[in-house]
Amino acid sequence: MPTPDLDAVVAAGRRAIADAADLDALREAEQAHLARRSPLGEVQRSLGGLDEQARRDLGRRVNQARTTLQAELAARRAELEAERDQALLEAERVDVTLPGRVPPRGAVHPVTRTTDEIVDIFIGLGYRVVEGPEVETDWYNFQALNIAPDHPARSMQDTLYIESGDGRAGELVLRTHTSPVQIRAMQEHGAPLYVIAPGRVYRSDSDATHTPMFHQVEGFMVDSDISFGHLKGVLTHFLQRIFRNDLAVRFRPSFFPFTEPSAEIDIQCVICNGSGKAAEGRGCRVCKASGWLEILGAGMIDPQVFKFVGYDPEQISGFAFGMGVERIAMLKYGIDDIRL
Ligand code: FA5
Repeated sequence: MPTPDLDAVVAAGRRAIADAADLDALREAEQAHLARRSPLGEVQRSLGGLDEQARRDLGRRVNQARTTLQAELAARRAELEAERDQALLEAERVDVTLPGRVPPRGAVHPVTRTTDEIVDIFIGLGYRVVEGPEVETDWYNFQALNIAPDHPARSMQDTLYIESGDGRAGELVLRTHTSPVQIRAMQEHGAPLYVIAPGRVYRSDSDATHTPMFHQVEGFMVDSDISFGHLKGVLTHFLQRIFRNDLAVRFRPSFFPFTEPSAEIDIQCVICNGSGKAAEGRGCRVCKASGWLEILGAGMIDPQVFKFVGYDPEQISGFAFGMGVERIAMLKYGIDDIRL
């Protein structure tokens, strides 16, 4: 095989180095044009067969060629490395002036918000907040509220009965209303006592307006000389504050075992403004065309309840009320199915 021409070898090497588009290509060019098995290596190996003068001349030219190619290689490598670093900087550039990613902000649940609004109004009237347990004894949930074990009112408040620690069944229940807090608060504190008691309650119920777990707010006022007039005044004020200043309110006779007399309190329907009519002459669906919505149960605390907690019914009188928070939240926020 003829020895390659040195000028051609250098020219090919310079072209390959100049044409290398990236560092990998440059490494390949180095292998091809500067390694022992490259054409340049071959020229170098051919030196052995030359006479001394020719060997010295060609040897010098080979060294020069190698130096030239190595210098060009280093220059091209520096260029390609700079390009690579620049591309990397571009790709990984961080704009520290960009606004951060803001996590979506949560919101207070309508039931919590409504509970807070209800409680705030009563705190403004001098009431204090008291809470009671959700797992309650049959005595507090029913018997002390004048609901004996065979009382028919129990059938409207079916719930989960829980086995107590000693294995006895039927003594603990998931409370069906917040009314047992009346008993606990009165046992703990003497009169006068103005209490508001929010909390979760449970019943065997489930439809568009009833859930198995829901929230009530209980309230009561015991003092000397409390009359039904106080009940009407406080609850009318409360309903007008929570809904609308000029809201119409009506009191209907009702029955609860732990109040006497008892009342259901209705408000003018906040959807049809009490007209009972919806669009196109149809009846309002929310108040079933009556113009009124039932919103609260209330009454004068039964003397029997005062006896259970050790108050003297001759000295002390009071009223109590209870309301469903979901019901009020649905009306305030226009939600038509409690399960939403
Ligand atoms: C009572 O629970 C009485 N403890 C209220 C009371 C307190 C009367 C103090 C007198 C003195 P009632 O069972 O009507 O009453 O329930 C009160 C409210 O709870 C209802 O008006 C309704 O808004 C709400 N409610 C009842 N059951 C459910 C349910 N399953 N899901 C959602 N809300 C309910």
